Amino acid sequence: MTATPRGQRKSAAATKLGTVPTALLRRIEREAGGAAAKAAPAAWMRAVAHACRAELAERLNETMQADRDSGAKRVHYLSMEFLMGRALANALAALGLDAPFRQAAEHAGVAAADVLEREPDAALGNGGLGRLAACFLDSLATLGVPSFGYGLRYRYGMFAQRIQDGRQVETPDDWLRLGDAWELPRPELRYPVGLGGHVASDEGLARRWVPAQTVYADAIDFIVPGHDTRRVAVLRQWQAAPANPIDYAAFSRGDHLGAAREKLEAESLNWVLYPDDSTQAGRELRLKQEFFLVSASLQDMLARHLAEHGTLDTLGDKASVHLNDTHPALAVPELMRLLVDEHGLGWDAAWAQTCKLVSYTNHTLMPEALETWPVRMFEQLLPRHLEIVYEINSRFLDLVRAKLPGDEALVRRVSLVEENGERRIKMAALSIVASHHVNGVSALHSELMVQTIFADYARIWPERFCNVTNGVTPRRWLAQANPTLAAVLDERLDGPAWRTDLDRLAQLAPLARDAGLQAEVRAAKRANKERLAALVRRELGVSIDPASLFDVQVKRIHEYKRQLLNLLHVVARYQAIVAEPNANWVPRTVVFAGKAASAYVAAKDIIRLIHDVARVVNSDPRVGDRLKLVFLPNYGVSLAETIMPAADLSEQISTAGTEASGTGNMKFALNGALTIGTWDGANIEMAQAVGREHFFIFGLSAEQVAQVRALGYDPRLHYEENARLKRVIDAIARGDFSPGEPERYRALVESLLKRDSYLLLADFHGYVEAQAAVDRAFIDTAAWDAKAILNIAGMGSFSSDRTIREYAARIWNVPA
Ligand code: 26V
Repeated sequence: MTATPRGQRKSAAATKLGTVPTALLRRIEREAGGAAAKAAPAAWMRAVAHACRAELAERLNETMQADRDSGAKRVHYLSMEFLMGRALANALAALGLDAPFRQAAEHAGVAAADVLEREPDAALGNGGLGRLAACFLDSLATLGVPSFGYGLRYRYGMFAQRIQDGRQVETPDDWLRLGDAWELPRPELRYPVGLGGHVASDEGLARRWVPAQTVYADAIDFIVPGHDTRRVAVLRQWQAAPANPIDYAAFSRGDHLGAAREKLEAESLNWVLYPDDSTQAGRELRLKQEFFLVSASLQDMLARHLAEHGTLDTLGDKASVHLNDTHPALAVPELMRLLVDEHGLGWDAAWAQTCKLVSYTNHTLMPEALETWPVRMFEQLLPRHLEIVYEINSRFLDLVRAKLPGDEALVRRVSLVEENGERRIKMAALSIVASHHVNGVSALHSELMVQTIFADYARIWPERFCNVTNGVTPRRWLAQANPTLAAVLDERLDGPAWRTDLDRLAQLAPLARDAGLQAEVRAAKRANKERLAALVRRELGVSIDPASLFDVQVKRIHEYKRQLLNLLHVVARYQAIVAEPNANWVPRTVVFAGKAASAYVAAKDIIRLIHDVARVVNSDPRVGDRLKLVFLPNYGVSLAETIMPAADLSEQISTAGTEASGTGNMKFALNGALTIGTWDGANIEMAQAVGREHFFIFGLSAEQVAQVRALGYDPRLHYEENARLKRVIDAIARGDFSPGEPERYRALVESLLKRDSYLLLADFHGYVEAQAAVDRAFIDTAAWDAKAILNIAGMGSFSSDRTIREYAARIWNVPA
């Protein structure tokens, strides 16, 4: 032991470090209360996170100071979901601390990977929409766009999925149990949020909301580092607190539960992320959550603007409010209420500011996912907001009558109030009416959006609708998830600059047939496949061959995404192998992962069928290594980071016209997988960027899907005509995969043969042919590698940096 300048004693490990940066080690020793070498990986994780947070907090102060000084316009990105995943590896990379951390860990004899894996995923989102918001924060920080992400601090995030007897079981995701090492509480930022009550008029006839109940919203910041910059972005998450944590009257009566009621009610706002991206759950708590998010965020924005500018007249020039889908659409009436009722603006001035501020992204065409709220519930919870919505509606309908006279049917259709059956408020309509821009998330989706669900609004305001194709952050989805391939790129692209300038990937295209590059890319893929094979063995006890073709579909389980079509092909292949075991089979490993919404019975049946088929296929000695089927439980961001770099084939097989964009498709291609996919969402733009000949496209187009449906689709015709398809469906219907319960898939089979809402049977033949083309391509290793390289090379424009630049230039009007 040696004495430090401060007279403290250094541990042996720290002493040995010599020139290795020791601040990290000292911190770990301080926090873990002893030698770094003896500290548990979880203690390391927290201590390293705290070290990063301290540096990030400094950068946050700098960023905010700079934006105040320059009077910058801020973007306020409102989202009910931010699917952040883990933060540590990203923070270390952004802060340039990755190498020091690894060295320190090595010196202490601690495995760096173990430390990183101790961090729980922040799974505060369901799927694509939430992960997109997280990628956007990364790009906002990296591009230095003055911005705030606003969300809720859910106590329990996306449920954890366990598989019991082949069935999904949901368990709470207790991600905050260890305390979030990243949080930066902001006790000075607290806003009151009302709920319920009534509306009163004062003598001047001004209307004012008198809420029955008030909760406080406390800000907790999560700092998002930028890469290659000291700038950061911030995700501000709201935590509800009761105005009166204890009701003393109830308490002294001995009614302890009653005494805690207000506290419990307030805290219920942060209780859980709604685990449903398929149907509108229609629950009152969800409406409260949405209002809570919106009210706190807007109050925070107004307070900042007033502190900086002293007037609300310039609000629309200095702020932008973006709605990530309609979940934060209450921002429209709440902003109007704050401006008119609280800050005394006239209606017209307030509406002008609101329309200057708000923009909205639609993320789905599925009609059942469009949010509406019963007027009755709305009125009980937000009586003043309902009045404001009615006023917005009445002025809007006047405008429609003036613009397109004589079409009362149109007026009824576009009204913000749905009048058929129980009266409901249409949140998409409310969002469109207040937005200066409404965008879809891929070229096809944006086109269909104005041709179908929003056709009437596009007639009224054609110039309002536009497209901004999604993107993903290459920092997480390539540099962090795939360090082996990243090292190849660093070598071939003259250094690490591609991380913030993804267009540089195009320089790989001329090298696609270079045998040296092919070997490097293949070796990286092989290493990632071995890593995944090890995980599969650990998790499932199944051994899969890294030399086989890894065919992967990972995403939320949903009928429109057609995991079942994939499975029909697996069964067809299984039957063909058994019939002809000595044919020249290209060995395949089919990998699934994904969660089903807890109430979505059909999706849960698909998970069960995957498990039933897997049991039969994997244990059939006639099949051997020719075919393996695995389902990895508890899909999430971190699991995706391991799975995607290991894929040879990416399954993007939604019924054309149903997948708004997809972003998994981009992550796979960026990591050198080829895509088998339909002409849907962003697949189209990806295929165009890469070259159709390097994509496996099959199936009906969106236009053909619409035609088939219009003509009256009969799935039975395909079943009768296609012997291979018939054998597959008959096997499932007979109970070949559920011998103990032959009727298990009766509903599933019946739904396929009677309705087949997503046209699986119509696309089956094309899909199987495309899969045969995949086999043929895979055995020509050099040709496959060239395609993989061309796919990577074509992904430059699918960086979320490009996406955010487009939002900044075309929608938010801020520099980026
Ligand atoms: C709806 C609801 C309804 C109430 C309960 C909670 C909840 C959560 C989410 C949703 C809508 C989800 C829409 C969505 O995730 N869309 C996906 O967005 C991705 C990013 O734009 C896109 O790539 C996917 O294609 C699209 O499905």
